[in-house]
Amino acid sequence: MSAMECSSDDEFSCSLPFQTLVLLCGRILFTATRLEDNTKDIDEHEIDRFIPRGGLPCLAYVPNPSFECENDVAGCASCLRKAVQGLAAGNVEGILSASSKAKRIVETLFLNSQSDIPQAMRDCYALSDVLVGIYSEEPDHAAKIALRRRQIRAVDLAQIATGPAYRQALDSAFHDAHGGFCFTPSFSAQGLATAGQDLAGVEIGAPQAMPSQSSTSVKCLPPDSMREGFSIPRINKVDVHEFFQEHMQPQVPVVLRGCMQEWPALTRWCDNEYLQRVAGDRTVPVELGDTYLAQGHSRRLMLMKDFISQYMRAPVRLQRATRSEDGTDVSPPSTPVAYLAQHTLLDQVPALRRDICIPTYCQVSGEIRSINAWFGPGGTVTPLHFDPTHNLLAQVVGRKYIRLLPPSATEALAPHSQDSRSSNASQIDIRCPDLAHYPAYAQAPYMDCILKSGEMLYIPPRWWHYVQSLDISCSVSFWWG
Ligand SMILES: O=C(O)CCC(=O)C(=O)O
Repeated sequence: MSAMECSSDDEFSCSLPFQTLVLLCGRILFTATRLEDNTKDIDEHEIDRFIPRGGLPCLAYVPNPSFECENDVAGCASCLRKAVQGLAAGNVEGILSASSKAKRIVETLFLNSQSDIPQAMRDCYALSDVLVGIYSEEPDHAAKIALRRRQIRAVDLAQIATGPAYRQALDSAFHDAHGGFCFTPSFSAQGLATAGQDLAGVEIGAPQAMPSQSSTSVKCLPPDSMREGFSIPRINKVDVHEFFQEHMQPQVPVVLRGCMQEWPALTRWCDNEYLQRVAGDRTVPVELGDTYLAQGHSRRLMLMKDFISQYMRAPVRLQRATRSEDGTDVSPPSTPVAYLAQHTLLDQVPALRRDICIPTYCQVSGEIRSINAWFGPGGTVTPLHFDPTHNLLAQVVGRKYIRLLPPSATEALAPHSQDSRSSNASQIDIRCPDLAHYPAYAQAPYMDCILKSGEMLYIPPRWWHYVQSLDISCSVSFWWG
C-alpha cells in the first residue's frame, strides 16, 4: 500500500521509512546543535551536514545527554538528542518522553518570555510535536482520529510559525507515519465553479455550478478597465529561450496560454470534495476584510474545510464604487471577504503540490523564492503593490481581473512611506481613486486583462499590480529571481 492510500488501521501505523527517519534525525540534530550554539540563522546547507549519511548506525555516536533535562534552552537540546537516540534504538517510550519534555520546556519558556522566541526553539517545538504526533498511541479508532486532528493542527501552527525551512521534513515524516492526512470528509458540497462566461458589463453573477445563495456585494472593476488598446498581450506557449529573450530579460508582461494543460489541479481543484479530502483538516491563515490594507482587516487561523464551506461558496454581485463631491468614498459597505492569500499551502499539503507543475520559465535563471496559493471567493482584492521578484501568476479555477503599471509610474502611485511595512503598496484605492489627492494617477500608463483558468500572467519585478477575483478562484504564484 502506498503512503498516499489510507485504509482503516494501516493509516495509523508508526513505522517510518528508513530515508525519512534519517532525514528527520538530521533535522533534529541540527536543531539541537543550534540550540547549544545559540545560533539564530537558518542555513539550509548546514542542515545537510547533520544527516547521518552512514545511516542509523551513525546515530550511535550521538553524544549521550544527561538524563535530567533542565527547563532551559540547553535542556531542549538534550531532549532532542535523547529523542534521536530513541529513534535509532526504536525505543518509542524514550522518543515520547523526550519529545514531550522538549515541548513542555518550549511552552514554559514561551509563556514566561517577554521577547520573541528564537527560531531554533520554534523548530525544536515543531520537531518534537511531530514526534509526539507520530509515536503517540490511542486505544480506539475515534480517539485516534481526534488525536490526529489535534496533532495536525499543532503541526500546522508550528509550521506557520517556523516558516518553510522544516516543512518538507515534517510533512514527509508525518505523512509516511500515518499514510497521509486522509479523513472521511464530513462535508459534501457541489464542486467549485470553473471559469464562467467572459465579463459581461461589470456585473459578476454566481458561477454556473454554484447553488444560488444570498449574494454579497463587492465593488465593481476600477474605472477605465478593459478598454480597447490597453490589454496585456496574450500569446500561446513559447519555448523557454523565447520567453527569456522576449519577456523575462526585457521585463515585458505577457499572458501565456496553453502552459498548464498537464496540471491535474485544473480539474481537481474545482471539486470541493477533493479539496476537503486532501486539505480539509489543515489549519490555514485567512485574511478577513476588504483588503489587507483596509481598516478593520484581520487574520484568522481556520481549518481549510471551514474556509471552503463558509467562504468559498457565496456568489458575489458587483456594485459600482461611488465617491461624493468632496471625494469621500460613499459606496455601500462590502460584506467582509475572506481570502487565503499568499500562503505556502502547496508546501503544507504535498497532495496539492503534486497537482501542479513548476513552469520551466521560472527555472531558466535565478531560483524559486516562493510558491504561494491564493484561494478565495469572487470579490477578493489585492491592492496595488509591487514585488521585487519575477512572478508567474497561474490561474487554476475562476477568473481574475488584473491591472499592471510599470515601475516608471511609481511616483504617480504614491507608495506608502519607506519605513512602513507597506512600502511596496500604493496609497491609492484604484477602485475609487481620489484624483484630488493623487492627480498624477490619472496620467499613469497601465494595461490590464482578465486572466482565465489555464492562463498564466508574467509580472516582471517591480511592476505594480492590482488583482481582483471575479469568481471563486484558485491561483498559484511562482516568485523567482
Ligand atoms: O492573486 C492575487 O490576489 C494577488 C497575487 C499577487 O499579488 C502576486 O502573485 O504577487
